Order: sequence, then C-alpha cells, then structure tokens
Amino acid sequence: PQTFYLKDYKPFGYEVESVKLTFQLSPNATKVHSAIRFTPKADAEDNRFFLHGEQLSLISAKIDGTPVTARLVDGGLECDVPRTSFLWEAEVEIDPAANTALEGLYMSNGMYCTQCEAEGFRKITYYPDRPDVMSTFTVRIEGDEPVMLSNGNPTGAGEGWAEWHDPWPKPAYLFALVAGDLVNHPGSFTTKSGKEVELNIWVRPGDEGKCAFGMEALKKSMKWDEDVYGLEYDLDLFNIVAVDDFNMGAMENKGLNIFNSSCVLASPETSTDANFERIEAIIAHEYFHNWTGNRITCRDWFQLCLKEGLTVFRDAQFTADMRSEPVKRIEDVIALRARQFPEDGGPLAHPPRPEEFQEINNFYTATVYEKGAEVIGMLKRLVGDDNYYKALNLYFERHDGQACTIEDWLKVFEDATGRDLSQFKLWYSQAGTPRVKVSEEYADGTYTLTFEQSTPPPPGQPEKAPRVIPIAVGLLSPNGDEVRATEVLELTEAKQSFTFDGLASKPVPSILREFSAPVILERETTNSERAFLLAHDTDPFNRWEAGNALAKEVRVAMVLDGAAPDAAYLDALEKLVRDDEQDPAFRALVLSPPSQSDIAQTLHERGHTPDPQKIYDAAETFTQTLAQQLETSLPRLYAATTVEGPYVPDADGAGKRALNSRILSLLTRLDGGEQAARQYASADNMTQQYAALAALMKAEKGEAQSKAFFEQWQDDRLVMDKWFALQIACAAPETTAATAKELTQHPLFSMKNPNRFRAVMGALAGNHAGFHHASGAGYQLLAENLIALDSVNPQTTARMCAAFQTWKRYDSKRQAQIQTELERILATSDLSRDTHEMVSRMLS
Ligand code: HT7
Ligand code: ZN
Repeated sequence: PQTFYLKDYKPFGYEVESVKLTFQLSPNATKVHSAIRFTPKADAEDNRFFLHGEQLSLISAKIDGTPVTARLVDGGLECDVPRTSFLWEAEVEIDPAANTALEGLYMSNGMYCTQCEAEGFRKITYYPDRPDVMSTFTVRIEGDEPVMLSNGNPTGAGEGWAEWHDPWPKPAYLFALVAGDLVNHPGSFTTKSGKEVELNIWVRPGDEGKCAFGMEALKKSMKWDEDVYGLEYDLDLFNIVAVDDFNMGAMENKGLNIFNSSCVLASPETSTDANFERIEAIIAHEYFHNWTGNRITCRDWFQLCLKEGLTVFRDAQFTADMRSEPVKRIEDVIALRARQFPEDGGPLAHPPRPEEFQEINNFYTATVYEKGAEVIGMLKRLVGDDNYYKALNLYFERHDGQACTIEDWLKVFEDATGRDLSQFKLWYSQAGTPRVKVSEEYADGTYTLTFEQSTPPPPGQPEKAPRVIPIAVGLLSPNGDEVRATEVLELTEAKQSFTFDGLASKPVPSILREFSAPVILERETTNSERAFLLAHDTDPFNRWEAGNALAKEVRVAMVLDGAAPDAAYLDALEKLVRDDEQDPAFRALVLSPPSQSDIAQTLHERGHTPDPQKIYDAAETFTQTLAQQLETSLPRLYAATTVEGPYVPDADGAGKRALNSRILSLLTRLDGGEQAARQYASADNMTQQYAALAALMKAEKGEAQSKAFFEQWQDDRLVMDKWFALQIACAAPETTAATAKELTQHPLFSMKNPNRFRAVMGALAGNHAGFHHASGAGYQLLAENLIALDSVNPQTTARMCAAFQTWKRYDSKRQAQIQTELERILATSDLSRDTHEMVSRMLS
C-alpha cells in the first residue's frame, strides 16, 4: 500500500471556480453529473490534471462541451486539459445500496445519505478530493424521495427535484446529500446581529419525540459560540439529520450535519444521563466546526488536529460552562488515560500531527482529537486567557476562508503574544506521553520542587527533546490551609527546579492541578499524604486525583502482594460518601473505582506484567469489602440520594443519580437485589432502569429483568444496543466470550450496523478480564468478527482492531495468542487497506 508523507505536500495546480452536481437517485444506479470550472494556476509547480475517483463507472467526460477520453489510473483519472479556464463535465454511475462501507453515497434504512470525510467524495464523482481545494457547490437532486437535502440554502424545489446552493467555498469532504422519508423537528435562532436562522432536526417517522433535547443543545451551542468566541452562524438554515448506520458519531457538513442517531436522539425513557451529556457535547462539537473546520479548514489531512483538537477543546469549554467544570475535567482525564495514553505508549503511537499515513481514516484517533485538545489547553494556560482569545480573534480574522496548517495556528499565537513557540511546537511532532519525575526539598523556609522530564521512545521516534510543560502547582500547609495559590510553572528543560520562599513549615504540594499537561507524574509519596489531599486540596481535580491515586495504590498492593483492602482508604471513602456537603457528582466519581485496564496499565508502567484475572479478583474483593463496610448506612444513603420527581437531564440531577446508582450497585451485593428489583420495576427513566438492571446483572440476579427489558425495548434500536452491551459487560471472565458469541447469533445482531457491532464487540474488548481470559477465546472471537466485518465495513473494522493495541503489556502466552490472531487477520485475502495498516503497525 502507498504511504503518504507530510513532506510531499504540493498544492493542486488548478483553481476550482464552481461545482454543479446533478444527482438522479436510484438505489442501485444513481447517476451523478458534475460540471466543474477549473482554471490553471499561473504559478503551479505541477499541472498534472488528476481527479480522484473510486468505485465509479464513468459514462462520459467532456471539456467545454466536447467529449474527451480520460485515462483511468489507480485511484482516479487523468486527462489532457487546456491551459486556460475550462468546464469539465462527467457523468458517473454509482451503487448506493451496495455501499456497506458507509463512505460516499450509501443507503441506511431506505434513506440516501453521504459521508465524505475524509476521502468519501471520490466515491461520488471524479474530483480533486483534498481539503485545500475549496469551491462553491450548487446541487440538484432528482428523485421521488419526500425530502431531499444538501448543503447551504434551498434555491428551488418541485415535483421530483430540489436544488441547493452553498455560497461558502468548501472542500469536498464537507459535501452532503440526504434524501428519504423524513420528518422534522423545527426550531429557530436569532443571531446576535439579528439574522433569523431556521433550524431542523430530521429523523425517521416515529423518532420525532426524541429531538427536543438536541434542538435545545443546538440553540445553546449557537448562543455560546457568539458569547464566548464572538462567532455567528452564516447561513439561513441549519439542518441536522439522524442516520442509523454511521461509522462515527457525527459529521459537520456545511449547513447539513449528519449524526449517528445514537448521538442526537434522546428521551428520558430511552436515554441515560450519560447519553444526554454526550449528545449535548456532540451537537456542540459539530456546530462549532462551522468555524473551526469549515470556515477555516485543513490544508491536508496531516493537519487534522488543527480542526479536531481545537473543536474538542471548544466543546469541552462548552460542557464545562453548561454543567460542572471540575466534573468535566475529571471525566476528560479519565477518558484520556483510558484511550489516549495506551495509544501513545504502544505500537500505534503517533504525534498529534502525524507525518505519514497509508489510510487517513486510521488517524481519527484519541491522539489527534483528545491530545490535540490538551495541547491547546496547555497553550491557553501558558499565554493566559486574554492572550488566548486575542490569538483566536486573529486566527479567524487572518485565515477565514483558508485551508491552514499547524504553523499558521502557532503563528497567530506568536504574533498575538510576542512569544516564541518553537519549543512548544514539539507537542505537535513528538509522540509519547512524557513522564515527569518530581522530587522535593525543604530547608529554612524554602521549598524546592525539582522536575525531570523524559519520554520513552515510541515507534520511529528515537530522539525526544524536552518539551514545554505547564505545571500548575499549589501548596498546602500541614493543617490543610492553602499557603500558595495555584501558580503555573513552565518546565522547559530536561531537569529544572523551582523554589518557594518564606514558608513556615514543609508544605504539602498539589502538583499538576486541573491536569495542566497530559503527562504521567511520578512522585514518591505516601497514602496518608494522598488521603490528606483528598480531604483538603482546594483544586477539585487534584482532590479527585488524590483519591484516584490512593485507589490505584490499594488495588496494586492487592494484586501484587495479596494485601487486604486498605482500611484507611475504606474509611476515607466512607467519610466522603456520607458527607452531604460534598457535590454528589464528585462523590460518585471518587466512589467509582479505577478501571481494570487502568490498573493493568499502572502495573505495566511500573514494570510488572498484569494478570487480568488477579486484577478482576482484586476489584471484586475491594467492592465487596466496601459494600460490607458501608452495610449499615447503604439503605439510608440510597434513600437520601434518590432523585424524586420528574426526570430532568441536567447536571445536578445527573450527579445525584450517578451517586445513587453507585450506592445501589453496592447495596445489590448485600440485599440479594431487592432494592434494585424495586427500582427496576418503578423506574420511569432509562438512567434508573438501566442502573437497576446493571446492578442486578452484575450480581447475577437480573435474568427476569433482562428478559423484560428485551420485551419492552426490542423495537428501539438504540436501547437494544444497551441490552447487547450490558450482558457482555456484566459477564464473569470465564463466560464473557461465550456470552458475546451467543449474542452474535441473535436475530437482532448485524454486521451492517456499526452501532450494533460495536455494542457487542466493543463490550467484549471492554470487559478486561473477559477479553484477556487465559483461554484466548475473547481474542479469537474478536478476530473472527473483524475478519468477517472487513469486507463489509473496513473503517469500523480497522478502528476496532485497536482493541489489541496493548498486547505487549501481557504475559508471553497471551502475547502469543494475540499475535496468532493478528497474523490471522493480516493473512485474510483481500484485506482492506485500513485494516492492513492497523494490524501491520501493531505487529511491527
Ligand atoms: N469530522 C468528523 C469526522 C468523521 C469521520 C471521519 C472519517 C470517517 C467517518 C467520519 N465521520 C465523521 C466528525 C467530527 O470530528 O466531528
Ligand atoms: Zn470534530
């Protein structure tokens, strides 16, 4: 397979002045006519006229009305063209009903829809399918579908046709078309300059009742972007469409966002609090792309984090403002450590701006998205809030309408602040998570913190220069008072010391407050100091972090030494859970144990080989001991945290329900499931129904409720995904693979629906002890299913291969089992480029 390199970038040799597309829709034989005006660039380095095209049947091609013979070459066509402006016309035929890869134009439940990012447009027609080629699009859709939508504003419609025009130049990856039997949930928004924008959420008939929350989230996002970034919406219409079959969460096509239905449809009866929060965030994310992605796009796909890192950063700011800042930060750090750290520490490691790829779809990763956002968070911390917004204003002013690079992005910060960011830029080019070792000294009222940074070399990047690392530090006195408020230390050298004078006694440091940089902090400290910070730190993130570190230490000791759960830690948890002064969401987070794969990662980082069964046993013992310790207070705590009254999916209610659910799961270990069964029977919302079912199933007491749940919800696709996943998530290690296998035989299992496939195979990979069971059955089942999926949907297959990325952490027997499965996948005939790249990287 061909490898593409950042260093090889060359601009396209032609301007695309305008694009007119006509679609004649038909499930198996859609005709696409394109009329594109090209003008050769006077200063072009390369005037080869090459248009991308894949899986297209070319019917005809013309230049200025005269038929021409195009040469079909690998990945597209070439043609001899005039040296002056000309009109290129082509007619192609495509087969949307056969398109199970869900890239280009495809069908989902009888509805036509598109997914063009990253390189799907080339499956619709011949085109320079690269993000730096921007043009205005006019689209005519002919067909007998009741609703036919494209980007921009509608310009005409009649019996069997509709026309659209998007006045904003855009790359082809933002093109979209949707046609089908759809109903809309309407809304409207008046921008700060007084423009009335029509809003619609389009769904399949029957789903109308699940749009209200998404519509409110959209309006809040529009308002927030005006208030915080001064950015207004720029069309008369904003459409969102919900689609059942979709490879990712959603797509920010200009004026016509397309969403995985799981990321937009919500109702109290069918969605949990977590679903509501995620939907609000994804709607915001896609809306924010209108400026960070669409108005200013990427020059090439190596720059993907330019739009994705920034947009994730912006959606996190939004969620923090709408909900709780510390809770959002804690949730994001948990997710970063669970998804990005393993990527950065394993064979799939790459910098936020990769320098080579075979298949760009494989680089929509936690590193590009989440680490990309962390890098922006560090930049903001280093330059300060005012300078951050000054730089952002300059970015929008200078680059509106352009396709940009990370260099452009950093230059606006340099110009706005006068700061040299050349060392900071290493964050974009170096892979791997830096480890920061801290030591301390105290003498005569002076406290010294010494930091040493290093990054274990990831694949292909032996040299690791020191990076700029902002480390937010506060100091507490031994009685718990804060003696130094948060200060951001700038670590720029491999080893550097910082001093604090005038202290009456040796302070307790609170380091890396708010998780000010995506690093692994290594510091020798005691459990009693961690407990002290859990009780006293004024930084909520570090208070949680202290509890989390304590929980990990306790688990690690249980796994390595067979120790009993630490009594002091159990006492600290008991105290916290009973403390009604504390935020329920915070209490729920502290009460949620570190995941078993997190413990495996911690053990690995400390040079041990994790044993998944031992980690599972320690988790079970710990939770059972905690339940017993809290035994007498659990019924009261359960009652005190139960949220009465109508369900409202706000942060406050969600925090209380999260705590209540944790308590219910502990109680269910002791009361034989009585309380959970009562909650299941009386719940009027999915959060409580699901929490009760999960608690019962985990305790192996939920058979009747699981059957009832299926009966109640079998016609709801999204709720059924929960049902599939939960059975596997709750299975014991030795039955996990068998449970998953049985579910793949279920009539409602489908290879063609990525949500259902992910529900089953994602839950298998997510059940740490089950997936890594010594029999190897989990590995085998996943590999078999990935092989089967590859010819149907390469993109989803390749993404899910990443379940194996941590394989070198485990013992030699497990490594051999996984290696066998990876080699089996790689030996599959006609393996997709996507999967081939992922598996080869993991085996390298
Ligand atoms: N920008 C979108 C990425 C995306 C995507 C990429 C590859 C294949 C399918 C895809 N669907 C959506 C989504 C986002 O980050 O907002
Ligand atoms: Zn995005």
